[in-house]
Amino acid sequence: MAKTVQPAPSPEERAQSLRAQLEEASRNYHVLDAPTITDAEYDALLRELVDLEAAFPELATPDSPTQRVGAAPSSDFPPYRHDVPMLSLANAFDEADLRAFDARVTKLAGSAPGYCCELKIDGLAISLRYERGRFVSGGTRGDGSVGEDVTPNLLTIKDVPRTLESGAPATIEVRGEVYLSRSEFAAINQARHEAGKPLFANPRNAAAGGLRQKDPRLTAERRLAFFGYALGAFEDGDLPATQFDLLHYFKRLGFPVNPNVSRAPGIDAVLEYCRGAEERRDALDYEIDGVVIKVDDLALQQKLGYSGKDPRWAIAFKFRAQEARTKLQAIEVNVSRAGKLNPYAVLEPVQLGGVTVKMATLHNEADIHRKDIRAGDTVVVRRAGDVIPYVVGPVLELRPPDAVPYAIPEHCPVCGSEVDHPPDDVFAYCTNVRCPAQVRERLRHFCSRGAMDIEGVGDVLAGALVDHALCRDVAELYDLTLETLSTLPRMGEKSAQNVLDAIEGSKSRGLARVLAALGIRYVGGQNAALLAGAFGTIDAVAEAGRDRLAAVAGIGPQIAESVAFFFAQPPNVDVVERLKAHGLDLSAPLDAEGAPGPLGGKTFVLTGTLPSLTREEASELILAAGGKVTKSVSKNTDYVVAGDEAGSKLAKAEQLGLAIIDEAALRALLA
Ligand code: 0OW
Repeated sequence: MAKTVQPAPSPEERAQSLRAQLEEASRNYHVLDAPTITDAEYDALLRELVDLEAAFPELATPDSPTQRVGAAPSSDFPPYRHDVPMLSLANAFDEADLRAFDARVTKLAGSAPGYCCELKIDGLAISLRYERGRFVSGGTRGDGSVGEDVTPNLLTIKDVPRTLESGAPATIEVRGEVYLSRSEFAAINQARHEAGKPLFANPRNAAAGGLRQKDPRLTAERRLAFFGYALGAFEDGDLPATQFDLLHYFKRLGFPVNPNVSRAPGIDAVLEYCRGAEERRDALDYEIDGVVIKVDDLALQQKLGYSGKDPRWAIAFKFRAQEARTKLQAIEVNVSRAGKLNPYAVLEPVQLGGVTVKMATLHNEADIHRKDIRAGDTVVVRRAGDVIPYVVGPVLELRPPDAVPYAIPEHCPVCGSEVDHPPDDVFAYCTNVRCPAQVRERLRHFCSRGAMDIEGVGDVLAGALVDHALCRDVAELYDLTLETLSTLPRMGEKSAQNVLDAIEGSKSRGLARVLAALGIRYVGGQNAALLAGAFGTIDAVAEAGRDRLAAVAGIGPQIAESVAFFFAQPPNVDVVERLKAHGLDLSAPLDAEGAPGPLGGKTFVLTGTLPSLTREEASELILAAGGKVTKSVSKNTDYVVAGDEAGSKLAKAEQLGLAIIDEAALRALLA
């Protein structure tokens, strides 16, 4: 059916729609501290409305968001009036915008001014008032004229001086940004995760939420910080002549001032500062979303004045957004060459930092659960610098009702084999040696020096063997012939014969090298040698089972689990059988103490009189089978063998809930 095409909205309709979206976003941001769109989206909508009102001046109603800053303060706190309005800034998004700003200012000033460049701290703007050198009150920016009185909360911020250094003027208001450092933000989110609370999406939200707590003690928990950067009301004092000197004056009075402030003699130096700031952005322990450029001469600032809500003498150069919101359509998994299952987010394509982002990393299942990310969520995606985009977290208020917690697949999405998900490992693995996603890496590893040491088969040839379907697993190396190998591009008959000779020569490497070559997780050269020496043949290793493997000195439960799991996969057993059929030497001399018997790793206590075995005979049998016998019962005892008139040991075993067996059951274990 033909799609009905909506007629393009009239400028009036478009302006109304933009206004409604901006009002809604502004209220969510300023009053509810629960922004529903990113700054970049807000700025884009505002910019479109500014352009529309410039083209159709009759649309610029007095209450348009382009004429106002911030939002009306919420009712939670007493109102805080700013006699000197707290203003916001016009935005510049690129070099052309900055040069246009410079041209405007130069025209108005009569000559090209010098500038002061400051990092644009991504927090929330507040005003601090001091009388006779003592802190008296403070408030949020609000709509620029009336904010919220958060004095008690500001007193909990150690960066906010209670009293000023000597020489302070009778009255002074210092404006600045309250922010949360990245490290503090991470610590708070970790604590919230452990307390089962939803995570904050970014430091600014956490700072805003912290500052606007009804209970100042909750504010104090967030360890907020502050940088001062502008002057409000002022009485009876000697003011410096420039913004740069004003910042140093604030510092002398006792206010933290961001150290990355620079004088720029002209717009070219401003551009240089902006480029440097954007490059260094991710190395800072606090978030910045741009640079604030101010005419340095304070008298000239006064002369230039304001246009509507913005000072003509300042502008914010906004960096490309590092975060955006989009729909998480699905969580898929790719299988790395090492068999690791890596979940990733399939996103509704979104513009971020100048590129279109369609996928983002999710690290691992534990991280997905920690952030509680679910398919269907609207998520915040972050692309910092050239780092792969990753999902910061869900926007919980937009979660669909049917969104379910994520679970890593139980079968490899590439080959279908059962997935090994060790309880103490954040990752899950496909251990199938024939898994197409892994064959190339497994082949390369198998042939590497520490494994079968097959000269000539490195990453390139391994890749070619897989890409030309000559090898689907390591055993098929031994099926290669001069004829098949010579079909590879750039493989002459001589080099083909050399490779075949090297493959043939690898058959005598022995069990330890083969075990190391199979790519069993946690089994490198050393553990392979322990297993080979303990069991002597590959069948004995494959059939030993988790407990007897773990009983080998130096082989812990985690390695035992991985080895047992590996040999439980049919494709792996098949590969080992074909290696045998090719005549590889899969044996090794037994270590002195030999393999642990069927009771390997188990501890026994004998109590009472057994029907046919003396205590010594029973102990001998248990020791010969790799078990241990101790005198006293404890929680480390695996079995209590009880005969007639068993005494207090039996009672303790029952109290500890241990396994209690008789002589017949012991004989069954020994079989
Ligand atoms: N966020 C900042 C910052 C800054 C004021 C003075 C007159 C208009 C803006 O780091 N370094 N300097 C100023 O100067 N403003 C800043 O932030 C503004 C405050 C309100 C909106 C922006 O966040």
